[in-house]
Amino acid sequence: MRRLRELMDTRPVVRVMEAHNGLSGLLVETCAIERNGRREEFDAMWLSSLTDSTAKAHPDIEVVDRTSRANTITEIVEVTTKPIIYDGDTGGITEHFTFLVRRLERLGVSVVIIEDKIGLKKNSLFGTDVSQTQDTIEGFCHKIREGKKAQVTDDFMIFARIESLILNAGIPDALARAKAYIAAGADGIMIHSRQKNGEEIKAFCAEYAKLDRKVPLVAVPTTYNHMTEEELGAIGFKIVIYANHLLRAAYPAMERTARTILENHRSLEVDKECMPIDRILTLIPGGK
Ligand code: SPV
Ligand code: MG
Repeated sequence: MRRLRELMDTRPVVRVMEAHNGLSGLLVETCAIERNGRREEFDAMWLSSLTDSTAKAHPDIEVVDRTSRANTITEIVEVTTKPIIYDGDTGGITEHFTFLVRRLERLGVSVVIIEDKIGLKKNSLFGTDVSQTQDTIEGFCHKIREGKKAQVTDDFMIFARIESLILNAGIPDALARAKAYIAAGADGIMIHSRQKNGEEIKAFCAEYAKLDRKVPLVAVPTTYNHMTEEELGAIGFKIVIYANHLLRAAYPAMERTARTILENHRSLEVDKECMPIDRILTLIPGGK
């Protein structure tokens, strides 16, 4: 749990990849490359509501219940060691959020990020194409305060996710919320945007930098994906989350394979696309 704080203190940018089951968690745990004599790997895992729900063929509307999402965490922590950042959606109503905090602490999660929306939550990347309602500043501050009171360890963190840019409420609203959420005890701020060119996020960061009281900033560069970790770090981000990429990569590969077998009435043609049987048998340690 504490490792994430250490990484935030020592890394210029903490690099986080989504995981939605034990196998994807194991990949985030072990995947590494060597570049200029240096090892590069992911620092932590994002337990995305989008990929956890999609992997269960459910929409990302908080319909996958907490016990089921907790089972995903358990599945992952049994085979990994890296810190977990949990996508807590809206956190639910405040009275329920306090129980979620305790459960996540017990499971060894480092951070829960909750977003400032109420009612039926839809995925943020829909933006204003669907109806979504932002919580009041007072309402969300109350949730943060109660969550902070509920935690039993000093290591657990609650980050507040601001949806103002997603909902076209503007940068001044986002900043007012950042100030209020920090005052209410948020340990970090996630500012979300679905704009492609990244200008909105840069403008927010320039204003955020002027605040007297700041906490670490989190980016989810799914749409403004031309920006590198270095560029995001330079404008003030401490954590960069690749929120959905492993599942988005896996599904088209599975679909291609299924279609090719349907077309050929055999699997010979897909063999070169699939990992060798030897490899899948030994991919998970302890099977032999
Ligand atoms: C998720 O990964 O579930 C997120 C990030 O909440 S986003 O899908 O961009 O809203
Ligand atoms: Mg989510």
